[in-house]
Amino acid sequence: MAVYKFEAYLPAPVRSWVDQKLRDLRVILVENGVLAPARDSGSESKELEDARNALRSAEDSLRNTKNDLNTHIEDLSKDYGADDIFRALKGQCISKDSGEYTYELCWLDKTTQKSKKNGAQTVMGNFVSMDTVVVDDEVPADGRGLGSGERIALRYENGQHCWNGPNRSTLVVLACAETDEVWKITEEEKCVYRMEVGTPAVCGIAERKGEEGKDEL
Ligand code: MAN
Repeated sequence: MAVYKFEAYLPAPVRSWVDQKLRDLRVILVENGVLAPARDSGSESKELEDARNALRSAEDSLRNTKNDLNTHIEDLSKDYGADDIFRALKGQCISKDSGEYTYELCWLDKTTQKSKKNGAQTVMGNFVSMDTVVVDDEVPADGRGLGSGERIALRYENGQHCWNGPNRSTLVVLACAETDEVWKITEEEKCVYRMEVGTPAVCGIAERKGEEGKDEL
């Protein structure tokens, strides 16, 4: 311990006290990763390497779990409608061919129209809110219609700008059905679209009033 030579000038009890303190300090520095531990050989032991790898993968897994948790917390703060009826539809899309386009509805996300000729896609609105609208339609024989009464509707706005018109928007009106299905698409005014859609998500909700247009399921 050449560096500790000054100790030689100290009285014996003080010398051993200082010596002990320096040893303690070295231990603390090694424990905190400031000093490399004294080693017999130049390479790390297999056990230490394994332990280091195990620690690293435990840290990775903790980080992933924390990220997942944050995703779930964020998701819980989103509005999925009364009783969370649209939660199950999150991330799903349904589509229908109509005229020269294939129309697509991505629940709580956006509506699009895709040209059958060149595949060009136009966003017809991004989801903004849930609403209710009153409808009064005949239900066709195949049951694919809104009927009459109050219906849940989803508003999609601020889609691609329409030449000489507004930004495209879509009102999606929902009625109870056994499967998720786009029934009908109309362009009410230039670049203002309406989709009529069947989904089990709204069965038993907002359809109790004016049920006369529909047969009992
Ligand atoms: C595209 C489509 C139509 C729309 C016109 C308006 O052709 O988005 O639905 O009416 O643009 O220019």
